[in-house]
Amino acid sequence: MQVSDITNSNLKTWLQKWIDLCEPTDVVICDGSKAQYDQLCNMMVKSGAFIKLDKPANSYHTRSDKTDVARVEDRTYICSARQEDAGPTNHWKDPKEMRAEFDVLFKGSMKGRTLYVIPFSMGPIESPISKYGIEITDSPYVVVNMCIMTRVGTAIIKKIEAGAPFVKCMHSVGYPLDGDTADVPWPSAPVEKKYITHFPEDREIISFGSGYGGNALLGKKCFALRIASVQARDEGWMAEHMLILKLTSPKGEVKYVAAAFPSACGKTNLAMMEPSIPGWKVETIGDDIAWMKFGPDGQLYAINPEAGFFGVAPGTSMKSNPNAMRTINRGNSIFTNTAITLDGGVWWEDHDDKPAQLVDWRRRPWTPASGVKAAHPNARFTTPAGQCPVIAPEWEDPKGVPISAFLFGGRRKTVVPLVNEALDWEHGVFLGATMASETTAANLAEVGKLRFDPFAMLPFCGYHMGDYFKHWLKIGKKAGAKLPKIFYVNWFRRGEDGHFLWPGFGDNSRVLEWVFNRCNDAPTARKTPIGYLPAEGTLNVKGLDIPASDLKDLLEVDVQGWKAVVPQIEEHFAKFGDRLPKEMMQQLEALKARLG
Ligand code: O2Y
Ligand code: MN
Repeated sequence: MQVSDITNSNLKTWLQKWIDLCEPTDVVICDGSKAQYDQLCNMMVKSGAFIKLDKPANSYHTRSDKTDVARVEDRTYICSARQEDAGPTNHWKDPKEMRAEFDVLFKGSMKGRTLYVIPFSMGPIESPISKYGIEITDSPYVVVNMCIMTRVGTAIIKKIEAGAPFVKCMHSVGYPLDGDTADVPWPSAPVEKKYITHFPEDREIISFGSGYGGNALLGKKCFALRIASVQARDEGWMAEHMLILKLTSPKGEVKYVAAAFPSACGKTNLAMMEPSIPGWKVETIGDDIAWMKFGPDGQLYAINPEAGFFGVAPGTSMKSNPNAMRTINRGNSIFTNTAITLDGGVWWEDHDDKPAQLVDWRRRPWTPASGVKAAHPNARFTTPAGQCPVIAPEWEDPKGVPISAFLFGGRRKTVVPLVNEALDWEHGVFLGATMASETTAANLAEVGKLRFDPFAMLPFCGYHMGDYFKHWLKIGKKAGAKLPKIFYVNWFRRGEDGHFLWPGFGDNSRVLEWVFNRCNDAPTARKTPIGYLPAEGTLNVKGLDIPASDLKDLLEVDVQGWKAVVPQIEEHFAKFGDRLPKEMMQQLEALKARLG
C-alpha cells in the first residue's frame, strides 16, 4: 500500500504535510506482517543498531544513546488551548507556538531516512472500547516495538477510510542524515530539542528527539493515557494506569481486579503473580493500562489496550516474576539497555544467572568487580503478551472483562496498613487522590515526606487533575452503575529496624483473597476511622511465618501517623485551587473528625 492509495482526505492531507516537511528519502506503510518485522530487524542488525541474540530465540538486543534512556517528564507538555486546562501537574505550551517551533525542528528532519507509517489499534480491532492511531516515525526500532506493543495492520486504514476516528501520532528521532552526517546506532537529539507534546483538543501527539520507550512508542503513555484520559472524560469512560488481573478461587469463582500503582512499584509482577495459597489462580489481562466502559448491565468492562509488555528488566527474575521470565524465554523479544553475555544471551541486575563476564549496556567489558551496573536501571524487555504462560484466554475479548475491585497503592514504610477498603465510592476517590509514596529522604527533616501520585496518573493525566477527580466522582454517580469496590494496599510497610513486615510476591494473594471475599460481602471487615480493615483472623496467614507483632502493625490504625499526614494532604489539595471538587475537602474533614 502507498500514500497515494489512501482516500480518506483527513489522513492523506496529514500524512502529506509531514512527508513534505520532513523530506524523507522513502515512505513505507507498515502492514504488521512477520515478513516486514523480520526485514526491519535484519536491516538493523546489518546497520549495527541490533544484535541478534542466540537466546532467547528470534530476539534482539539494542543499546540506546546514554542520554536517551527513559521518559523525560521535564520535556513532556500538554498543549491545551488554555493553560488552566493542563492544570498544575503538567507542563504546558501554547499550541500555536509549539506548532510553529515544530515547523522549524521537523524541517528536513528525516533527510536520508525512511518515513514509516504505522496504522495501529489500541485494543482488539473489533472491540467497541478500542481506538485507532497512525504513528509516523523515522525509527525502525519504534516500528518493531509498536508491532509487539499494539495491533499493527492496514486493516486499521480500512477502518479509518470507513469513517473511524484516529489519533495522529508524529515522531522523529531528530537526527537527519544530510550532508556528511553519518548515522549512529541510536540517533536522537540533545535534551533541549526533545519534546513530547500532546494536543488534547486535536487528539494529536507530536514527539521529537527521543527514540526511547514512552517518548517514542506513542501508543503507550502518550495515547493510551494522556490523550485517552481526555477522550474518556469527554465520552464518559475511564483510561487508567492500571494492571488487570483475573482471580479464580478454589471453588472456580472468577473476579477481575484492576490495580493502580506508581511506575516501578511492581505492577507487572502482581499482574503475573503465582499465588502462594493453595487452589487460587491469578491470570493476566494486562500489566500497565486499563480502558473501561460501562456495559449494559451497569458493570465496568475493561480491556488492555496493549498487545505486549514493555517491562523493566533489572529486578525481574524467577523469584520476583517467574511468568515474565517464561514469557521472555519464549523468544520474539527485544531487549533495550540490558547487558549481554558472552554466549549470546542477556543479563541484568538480580537475574537468576551469575555470569563472570559480560558486555555492559555502555558496550564495555564487565565483571562483578567492575563496580558499576551492567544493565541500565531502566533497561527494558518488549515481549508479546500472547505468549505469557498465564495470559487469561479472554484477554482479547472485545467486550472486555467486568471489574469487581480497584486496588490503589504506593510505597509506604509507615502509617498505611496492608489493606484498607474504602467506606464508599467517594471515599475511594479520596484514597486515589491521596495516593503517595515516601520520598527517599536526603536529610532527616525530610523523613516521612510524601510524594503524591494521584491514581498513579501524575505524569499521565492529559488535563487538569482537579477535573480528573471530578470525572471519577461522576463515574460513581452513573445511574444503574454496579461499581467496583475500592481498596488501598501497601506491600512495603517496614518495622522500626527497617525490615519488611509483609513477605510480598506470591503472598500478596492472601490480600487478594480477602479482597475477593469482600467483593462477595463477606463479614470479614471491621470499620475503622480510615476504612474497613480485616477483622481479626480474617486475613489468611496459614503457613506464613510472620511474627504476631508484625501482623498487628500491618493491620492496625496508626492514629498519630495519620494525623501527621493530614497537613501534607492539605498542602497537596491546595495545588488544585478551585478545581478541587468540594467532596475531596469534605472527605479530608471527615477523616480528621474520625481520627478525633
Ligand atoms: O522509560 C520509559 O519510557 C518506560 S515508562 C513505562 C513503561 C512501561 C510501563 N510503565 C511505564 C511507566 O513509567 O509507568
Ligand atoms: Mn506504567
